[in-house]
Amino acid sequence: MKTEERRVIRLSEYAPYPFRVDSLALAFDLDPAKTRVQATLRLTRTGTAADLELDGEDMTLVSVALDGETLPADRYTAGDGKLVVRGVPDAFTLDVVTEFAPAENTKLEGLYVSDGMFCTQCEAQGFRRITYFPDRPDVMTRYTVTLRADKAAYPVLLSNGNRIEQGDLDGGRHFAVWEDPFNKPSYLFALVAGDLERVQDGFRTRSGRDIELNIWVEHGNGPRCTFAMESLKKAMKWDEDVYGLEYDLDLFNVVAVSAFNMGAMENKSLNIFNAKAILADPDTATDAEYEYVESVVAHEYFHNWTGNRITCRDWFQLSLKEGLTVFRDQQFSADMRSAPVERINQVRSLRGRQFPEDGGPLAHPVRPDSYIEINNFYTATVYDKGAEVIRMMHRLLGAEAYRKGIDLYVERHDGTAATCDDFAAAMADAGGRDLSQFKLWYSQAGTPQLRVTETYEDGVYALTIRQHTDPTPGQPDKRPLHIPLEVGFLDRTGQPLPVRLEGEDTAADSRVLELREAEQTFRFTGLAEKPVPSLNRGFTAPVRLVETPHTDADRALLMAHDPDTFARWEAGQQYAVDLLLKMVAARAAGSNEGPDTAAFVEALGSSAADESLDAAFRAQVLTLPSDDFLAEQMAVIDIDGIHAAREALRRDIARAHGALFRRLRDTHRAAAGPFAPTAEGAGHRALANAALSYLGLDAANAKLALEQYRAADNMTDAMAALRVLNDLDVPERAEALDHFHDRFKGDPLVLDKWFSLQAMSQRPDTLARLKDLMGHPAFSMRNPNRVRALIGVFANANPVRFHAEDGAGYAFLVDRVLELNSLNPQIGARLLQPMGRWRRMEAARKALMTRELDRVLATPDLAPDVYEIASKARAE
Ligand code: B3K
Ligand code: ZN
Repeated sequence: MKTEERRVIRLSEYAPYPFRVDSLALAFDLDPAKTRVQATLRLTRTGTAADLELDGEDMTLVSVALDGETLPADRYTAGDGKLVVRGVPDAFTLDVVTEFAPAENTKLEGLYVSDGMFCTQCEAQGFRRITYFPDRPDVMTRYTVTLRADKAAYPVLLSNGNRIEQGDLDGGRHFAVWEDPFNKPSYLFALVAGDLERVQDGFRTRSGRDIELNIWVEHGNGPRCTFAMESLKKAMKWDEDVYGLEYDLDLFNVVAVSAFNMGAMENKSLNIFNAKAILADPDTATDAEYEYVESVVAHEYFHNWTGNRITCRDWFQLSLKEGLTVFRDQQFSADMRSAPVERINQVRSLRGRQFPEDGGPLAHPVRPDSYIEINNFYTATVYDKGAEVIRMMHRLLGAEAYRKGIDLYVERHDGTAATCDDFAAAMADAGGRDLSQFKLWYSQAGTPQLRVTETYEDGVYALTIRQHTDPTPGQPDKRPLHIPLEVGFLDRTGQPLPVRLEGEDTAADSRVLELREAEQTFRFTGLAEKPVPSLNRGFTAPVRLVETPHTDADRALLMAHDPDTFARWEAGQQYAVDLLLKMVAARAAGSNEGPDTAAFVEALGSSAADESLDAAFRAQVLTLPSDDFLAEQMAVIDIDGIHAAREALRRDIARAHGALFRRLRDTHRAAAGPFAPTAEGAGHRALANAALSYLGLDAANAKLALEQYRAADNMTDAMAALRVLNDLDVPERAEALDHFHDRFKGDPLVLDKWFSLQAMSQRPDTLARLKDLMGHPAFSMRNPNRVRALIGVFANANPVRFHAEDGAGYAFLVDRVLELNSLNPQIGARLLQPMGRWRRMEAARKALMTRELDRVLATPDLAPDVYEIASKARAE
């Protein structure tokens, strides 16, 4: 099929639904092979439509009754994703009975079975796989849900809101009735039925209400929920303290499931989580995973206000809830942990995932204006760039006015479905600021590039800043954005200099410049010498500084002295990028004369050795920019060259600082002490393990890594040791990996790490090994965590092997995508994304990659998810 034949949904075509749903009663007879759902909708006409149209997919329609009368077949049509009931009255009741088999639902959308339990995933459009309904977020109603199931197999029956009734039925079955007092859109509906262990706790709100908190997991996993429960309570308290938002029901349930398409889902009062985002204990979770659990638990909880109480009018507004909620979870993590280190991690991920998306064929605005499959738009752009947009507003308004803006937003829109414009209007009104140009960040795709030049004459220092955004698909011409850019000045000895704009009386240590034009000059006075500028401190704007006046010496100075911790890290990264790109160019030219790395290596060592700095920060300094980020800077990506240069620089660093790294590893391992999942302990482990990763470049240190693996009292240290061994050709590698497998073969989440390690390995036999691993008894294409662990990691975190010259990596990936096309197209479409990078590859890889994309497009019966990504990725 061609694009034109696929249904493209457009923002410009938004129209309100012509009926109001006054209430919805759902009754489920749960059975894995044949579940029956009776839906009773009370409807009132609010528009002019004569017919009623409801969404529905992949179900058997058993019956339709209007005001109690079963409708004859000529009054309605069911097919093509819709049920149309002709000539309905102004107000009426509709009863719809549907049937389907949850056990056969491999898409994991709607109602499905995971490890013997029933669960649901309705965002974005899964509810239409349960019953016929206006499955769009602006149709909100009150739900009453009756669940009936076998009591022995499914003793726990949960849905949204409060349980108002329960009891036994004939034939060993039982029932529960749940009522949600809040209006909600269908995507927030959820049910769970299973045999689960409950971890119970409570939270007293600031107004003195006691909330019952439950986390439900597979039997035996209770002890692994302690950290998630603590995180939930911290998040509840934080949202009261910082946003003034209190939980609104008496009960909050969280359920962990093993087969889940993403991290977690914020269903009203019944959050459903991928087990990976809940379970954590020292033996099985790394520090990064603990932090992930903390932030996902908080994120889903925060959605209760930003997403559920105020939801999205249509799916184009997805960032209204996601960008805002990501920003909120980032603020939360910054308050729980080290703020600069959190910011560094966010920027790394923005550069690693969002910038490539924004610069490639799948680029789209934070508020997209069209889609074929909405599931393809749960992207780094909507989430992470969306969060940057909120962060910039926070910056432009200041914390106080931002909070007033939030209050106003809640006051205006609570209980309704809103738009990104509504949010910006509340911010503009509360802050007394004109955000009309700023709002271009919502509609214009692409990462702005800034070019900064300087002059210094007669005591006046001037910065000229040009902004430019490259064309993106469908947007050939870009306008200048309103960009907040924080700058500060240092003198040659590293002391701060005052920042005073010409014509102003006040000087400050730093200043947020507001760019609005394609080119602007800012003049500063009161400087007795030309300062070294520190630009985009704290990463105030998600832009690329493609030209700055910095010399290597300036970068070394900023690394050592910038009072903004983030900017110190950033100076080191920019310095490394410059050097690495020169190394790649030298290698490509066949020259043995690369740039001189000594000064950089020296500066890096000084930061790493500086005991006055946070250990977690020093670990970040030691981590060079990723292969992907370097690739972003090249017109034609030199996969092998980048990798070789990065490895060579790592070796230079390791050679120069061997003694330092041995000392850092020993002292910070000791400083970490017995394992506790604290930010401080994690910082010590991160620094010790960063040092180990340099030591491990020398195969002679394989023994050291193996010792660490054996002695580790926690998964962080064990994994750090395994990562070192993983790339080495030493007997210790197999010894450790086999031991790991035997120890954890009964634990699916840990086994995923074992799969991932092998998918990440730089060894030449990696792809062959992956093909073997697909036959491993624990591997299944039906479990998204396993698919991501093996195939996702290979395609996204192993550039050298994935982009192997013979194209075998591409063919392997596309074979898996085609399998997933029918099994779970949402996951298949995700996996396909790295193939969009072909444009910037050299001719041979270009040909191999486009051939594979053509193979996808030539496949009959492509799911819309896969079709949309393949066709956009392939477009010339
Ligand atoms: N809102 C969900 C994501 C749903 C994805 C649907 N394909 C999780 C979150 O962002 O909190
Ligand atoms: Zn979210």
